[in-house]
Amino acid sequence: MKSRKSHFPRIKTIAFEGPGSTNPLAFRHYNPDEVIDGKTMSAHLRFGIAYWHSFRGTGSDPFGPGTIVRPWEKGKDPVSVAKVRMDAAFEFFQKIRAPFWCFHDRDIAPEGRTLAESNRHLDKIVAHAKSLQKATGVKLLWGTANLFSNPRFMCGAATNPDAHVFAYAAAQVKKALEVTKELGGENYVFWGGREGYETLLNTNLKREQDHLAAFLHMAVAYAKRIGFKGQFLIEPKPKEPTKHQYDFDVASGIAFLRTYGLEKHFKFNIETNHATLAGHTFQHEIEVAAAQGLLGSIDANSGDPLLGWDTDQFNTDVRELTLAMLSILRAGGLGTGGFNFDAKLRRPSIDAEDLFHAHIGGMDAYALAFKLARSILADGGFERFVAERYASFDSGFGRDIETGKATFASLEKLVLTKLGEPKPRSGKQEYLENLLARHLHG
Ligand code: XLS
Ligand code: NI
Ligand code: NI
Repeated sequence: MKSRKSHFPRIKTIAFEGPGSTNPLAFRHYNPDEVIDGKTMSAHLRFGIAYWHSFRGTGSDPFGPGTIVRPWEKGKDPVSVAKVRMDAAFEFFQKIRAPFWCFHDRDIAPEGRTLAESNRHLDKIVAHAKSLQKATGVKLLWGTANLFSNPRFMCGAATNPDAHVFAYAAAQVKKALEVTKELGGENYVFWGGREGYETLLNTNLKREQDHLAAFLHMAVAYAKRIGFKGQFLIEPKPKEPTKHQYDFDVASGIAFLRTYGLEKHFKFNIETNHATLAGHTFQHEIEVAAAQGLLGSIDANSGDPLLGWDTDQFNTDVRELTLAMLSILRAGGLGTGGFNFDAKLRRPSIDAEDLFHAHIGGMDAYALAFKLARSILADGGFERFVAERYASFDSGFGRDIETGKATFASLEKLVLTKLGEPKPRSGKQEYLENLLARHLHG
């Protein structure tokens, strides 16, 4: 990397300066090299940078074009521009000290006139990415295919009413799996970008869901065939772009996977803003996935409580992240997953420096949440309270209920002859909220 021209000449590698630092270009909580429980913070948190937002996002919105102009976005040949853009991206990954990155096929390489041409472009860029990964040590957290931008996918990809479009999407994912494998991707994500419907007047819901399942089974078979060992992840989202998406939330995703015999092959990539769009908290979605051993990875971002769409903002809400981190740590962590910043700059944030501020804020918030969650777990107050709250199931007839020995008849007999009326016990929510506040704010 040293020999290449710098794309962020005024910004040095971000250093950890500790909580007292006032330097806006330093970490205050994320100390990538700090060893905790025999592992560096970088290895615990496995931060990833989303190529689409940070290197393809221009700030455009439905009311106007892009506002963000990057100096490397110039030149006539789109493949050459894509290579220079990628040099800039890897310089950023290194300077922000993120160990991973994530991409869609069409983010990194321009789409050609035919699928064959698109694949040729992708091959050239993937070769470049491979050499940059080698030179910098930055690894691929996950790859995915963009099956939602091109007009051919306007009515969905795997759930399109036209088998021709299904076939095209299959061919595209086949290639995306190959390149993700080539780059050593640790996971592969399926986000059903337009896998849903606008109106049931023109939709056969059952057939579309069957087709989506067939598509995912083909992906499982192909991964096996090429020896791709990465974890498959489903990323639920309730709406946007379609009015109703099939993988609405984690619970409906679990039902879908089980219905079609796919549950052994997938885990969940949970995105904060998708959780809130579904009417859940971020922590709720993590708990639902973890309860079934299906917690895979996180798309780290945030919505705006006043807006009903996917605003993809950087999350600096330490309380929300600490609660999420508690559930993640209790579940034993994310395994091959990580925290991918699926988040973008606001439209008026046009400086290259803003990209650094945004990620520093997100990384610091997660790092602080990680530390707070660890100290909350070490203190054990919540664990003791909850264990005690369910203690009646640890022995006697409670244990019989959990082990399947109790019946309606045996329990009726107990209540009539021995137990009588249950004694109400406080849930102590306010006490627990104060306990949390003490951990968060002292
Ligand atoms: C969109 C999704 C998307 C996926 C990858 O809302 O978050 O960015 O993460 O296709
Ligand atoms: Ni996402
Ligand atoms: Ni999203």
